[in-house]
Amino acid sequence: MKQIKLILFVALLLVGVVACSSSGDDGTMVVTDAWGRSSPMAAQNGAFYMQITNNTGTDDKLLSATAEACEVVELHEMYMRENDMMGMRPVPGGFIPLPDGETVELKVGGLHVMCIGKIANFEVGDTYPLILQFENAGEMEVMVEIRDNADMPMDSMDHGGDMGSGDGG
Ligand SMILES: [Cu+2]
Repeated sequence: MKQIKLILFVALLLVGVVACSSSGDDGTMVVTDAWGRSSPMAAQNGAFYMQITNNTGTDDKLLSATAEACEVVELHEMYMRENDMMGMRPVPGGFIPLPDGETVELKVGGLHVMCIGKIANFEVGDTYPLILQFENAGEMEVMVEIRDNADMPMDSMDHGGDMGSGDGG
């Protein structure tokens, strides 16, 4: 009787493994194109952008991030304020949902990783380690590359200015 239970258990385990791998995932969280904009030391804050593809086979969440180059790191989103101005605020619930099999884009004018209190001067070509904390996938370090501001679309707002206005967070 014990043996049959064991066989059943192993069989169920195998079914589970096959079900997971059949969705085409490779079991990893993939972060690509992590970058931040260049900014003078006078600017106190910066923003990091990236694409996060969840191939883990399970829904996940980006819970938080830390970086040596920043005093505080927050997960932010842009939103429309009453006066037709773009503002930004910490994401609702404090996390970014990462549905299984989907790519979530952190981009200018949308979700971003906010670097509050820059310790380093962000110059083009610099790279800084950023540690991402996922609910299921655990901790992951990515390198953020600083790129030229000239790439930025005109509608992007100045994070530093918004934070200074008092309702930025
Ligand atoms: Cu922000």
